[in-house]
Amino acid sequence: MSRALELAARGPAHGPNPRVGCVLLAPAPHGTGLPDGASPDSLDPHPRAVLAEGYHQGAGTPHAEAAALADARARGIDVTGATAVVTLEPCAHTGRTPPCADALVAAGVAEVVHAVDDPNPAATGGAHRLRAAGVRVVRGLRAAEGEELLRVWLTAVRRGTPYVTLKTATTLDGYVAAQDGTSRWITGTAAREHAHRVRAEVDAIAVGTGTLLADDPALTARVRAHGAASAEALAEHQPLRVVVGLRGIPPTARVRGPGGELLHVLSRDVSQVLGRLAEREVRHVLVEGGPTLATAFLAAGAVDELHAYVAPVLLGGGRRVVGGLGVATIADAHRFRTVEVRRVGDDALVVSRKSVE
Ligand code: AOF
Ligand code: ZN
Repeated sequence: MSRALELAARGPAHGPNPRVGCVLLAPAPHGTGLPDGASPDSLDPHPRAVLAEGYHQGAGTPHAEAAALADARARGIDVTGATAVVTLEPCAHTGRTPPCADALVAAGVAEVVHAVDDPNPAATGGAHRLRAAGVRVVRGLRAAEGEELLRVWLTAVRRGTPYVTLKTATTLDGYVAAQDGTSRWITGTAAREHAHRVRAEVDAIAVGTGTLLADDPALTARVRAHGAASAEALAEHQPLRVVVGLRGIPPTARVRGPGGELLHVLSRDVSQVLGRLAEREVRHVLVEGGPTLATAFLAAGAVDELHAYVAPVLLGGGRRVVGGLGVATIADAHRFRTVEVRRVGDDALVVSRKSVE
């Protein structure tokens, strides 16, 4: 399963599909004799040869199981009686590709061990279908690691709305702009480069019309061009550009330039915005501001993760990062759980997640 998790992580972080890895192991020399539904703790402790492996490279390409079976076929390896170790329960549906449960049965696999059950209502039922065909199924092996790897996708699919990451870039005293509205640049180059790498891993970036009109952001994921110190190039994956609000987008706005598709959501209602994104199979949206949109998402309890870039800069006044959240007393404070603190150039990045589900 360690190897399967490693393989899974090679898949793209963005896109509608999960990152999944699969390893096919040689049959146990004398059979594991594991009862169907056995606990992961009772797995055969003897090392077994890896016959083949595969991982999912994104929507429309073969699933991890299909990739591993293809790998075995390409190398002329017989997988009869093999054990398939997969990070996610094999699917039972015909989506963009055929059902993996059937492919594993057809190939003669005797046993399937998976980390996480598939919550996707369209695809679920693989374990049941495998058992019906006489394949032993063991679920929940290294489930915590599987859950962590698939955190964004699982949250989005279980809930039916995208995982929301709110990005802020502030001074130490919590301002995003000075009194006169100037804001370039509070955080440094390293923090901005980091933020661009995050953009390249999400499905959508959202800003309000206020920020669009004030800052004219391009909302693209950019990387430093090869060999050039200052030149920038568009990253391979460009997230959907989402503008939220009732005001129009000027014809000359940079957001209309080269980059991801542009979606204007003519509403300030957070659940409507998330609904529109869910329809487009967006699993991860990065909310980049400004204060009005950030406040709306926080007030709605819709923020799953915070990326707070904090610069060692003080303004003593100006535009606050968020407005009123209706918090009158400390017991009502919005609290998050910090999972990472990192130095990025001269700035700090604090990554926190929602503390209660
Ligand atoms: C993947 N890769 O390796 C596995 C998946 O419509 P499709 O064919 O793209 O199927 C996507 C669903 O299949 C996905 O949401 C998940 O429930 C299931 N398993 N998906 O993209 C894989 N094993
Ligand atoms: Zn599948």
